[in-house]
Amino acid sequence: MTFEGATDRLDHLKTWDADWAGLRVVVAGIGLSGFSAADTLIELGARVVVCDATDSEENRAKADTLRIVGAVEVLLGAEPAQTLPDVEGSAPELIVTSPGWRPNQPLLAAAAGSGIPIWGDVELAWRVRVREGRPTAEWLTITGTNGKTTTVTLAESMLRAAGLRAVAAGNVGTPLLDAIRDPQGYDVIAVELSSFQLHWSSSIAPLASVCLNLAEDHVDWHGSFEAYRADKAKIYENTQIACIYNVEDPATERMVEEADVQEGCRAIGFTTDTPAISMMGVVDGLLVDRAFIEQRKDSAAELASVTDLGEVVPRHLVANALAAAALVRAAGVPAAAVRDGLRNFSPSGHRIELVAARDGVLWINDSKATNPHAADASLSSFHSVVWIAGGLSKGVDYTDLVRRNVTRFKAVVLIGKDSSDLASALARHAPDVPLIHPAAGHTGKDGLPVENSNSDGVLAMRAAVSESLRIAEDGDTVLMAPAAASMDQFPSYDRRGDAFIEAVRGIVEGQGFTAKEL
Ligand code: UMA
Repeated sequence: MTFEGATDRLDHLKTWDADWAGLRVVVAGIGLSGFSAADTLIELGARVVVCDATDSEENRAKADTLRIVGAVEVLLGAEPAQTLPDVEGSAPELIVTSPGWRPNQPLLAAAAGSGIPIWGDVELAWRVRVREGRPTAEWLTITGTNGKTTTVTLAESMLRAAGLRAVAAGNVGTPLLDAIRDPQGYDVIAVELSSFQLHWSSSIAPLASVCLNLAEDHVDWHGSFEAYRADKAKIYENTQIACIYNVEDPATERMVEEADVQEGCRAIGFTTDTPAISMMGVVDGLLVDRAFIEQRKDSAAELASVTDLGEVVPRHLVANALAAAALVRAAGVPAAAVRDGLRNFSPSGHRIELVAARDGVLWINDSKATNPHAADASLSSFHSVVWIAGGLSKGVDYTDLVRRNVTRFKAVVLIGKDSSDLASALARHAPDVPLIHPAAGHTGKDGLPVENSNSDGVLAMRAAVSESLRIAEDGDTVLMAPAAASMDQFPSYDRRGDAFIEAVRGIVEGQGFTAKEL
């Protein structure tokens, strides 16, 4: 079969019940999305080879599980993941990649060079979502540099409050194909999409879509900010009812203007200020809808009170709530369910989370601030800050972040294996702010360099907290909002947040560590 023939065949694969049998597919990655893609393809009767660069015990166990489910070849190790394998002796007709794989990764580059189509697991999920005998879920899609997980979870909460069977899936953690294959099915899926997932998607036609905001992130994966922006903008393509944009971030409105949407689709704004017509916004502490009501020309409908979100509500959380409200209102959710959904919502951890208040100093964990935009939102909530920051910078520029917040910094304490990008931005634009790097040259208790990256991170965090305790005074906030990813020292941002919490409890609240732990 020529690749052209293969592409023709793929054009017809648009439902679960289409003819997937025998399709030769290489699945790149056996993580969350790769495992679920391989499992789905086996169930569909495709012939599958899975490749993953990590030959770990966990991945070998996953490979065994897949082999029990059906005929599949799993190739683990750095070498097999570099070359495009045959599937049962012939070239593959399709690659389904995990989002973490970069487009220039050799296996993917070889496939692209040979004209073999590459989909992400999200594209596959869209193609198989229609299945005889099961309800077909509508998709509400969400992207943005920051706030995606909060918004998708808020939308899920509102949909459920309206009595719908709904789930949050995608980048939030539940692979979309798992949601699609749920035996009972869903009425609506609130879909969080990363720029990586959007890069490998082309057919999705959501009921409503939103890009919450746009700032520099993941430049290393995409190659440039322009390429990152172009992938984010794909969220709006083919939208059916409402493209929702952030009035306070004109880049998102421009994306809507440029999008190719379905006939009759409307542009709906959200603002934390008074809304104009076709917007959601805030009036006298109330979240209001001037978009999905008939009388929108001269009135607005009350949805909820800002205080339904909690006692202290940061501005960006109000924005996320309005975006979620717009998405679910597009799906016909009544105003009362928006309010109930907000009241039932409990934010997940590691986001502007108060860990301790001692001697007039607040200790705040915002490990989720993995890029400058998120750290900026966090810093802007406080006045005199001892800022714990640094980590894997992902190629972003820290100049604006440092310039905007220079007057807030009492001191900056660095974590991260190599935070030189941030350090040099601070040296240039905040030369008078004390800069402390306690972990530089840190060695283990036996005097040898600490090599295990995980324990290295934990120790670096304890050192950073000790230094912050020395500097912070009554009225200050110690804010761990690193503006960088965690993977250089921790398995995830949650574990980085856990390390901070543990260090604050041990050092600041005096629960103590044994000599061995320090
Ligand atoms: N791998 C290779 N070669 C590579 C890259 C990865 O073999 O070049 C292998 C790894 O050994 C591993 C697997 O691929 O076994 C991991 O694949 P992955 O990194 O794509 O991760 P998944 O486990 O499939 O999880 C992905 C998302 N991860 C990323 O986009 C990096 C998860 O988002 C998502 O929850 C999950 O799919 C389900 O949809 C996480 C994330 O960090 C939370 N997202 C980024 C973010 O939010 O900023 C984009």
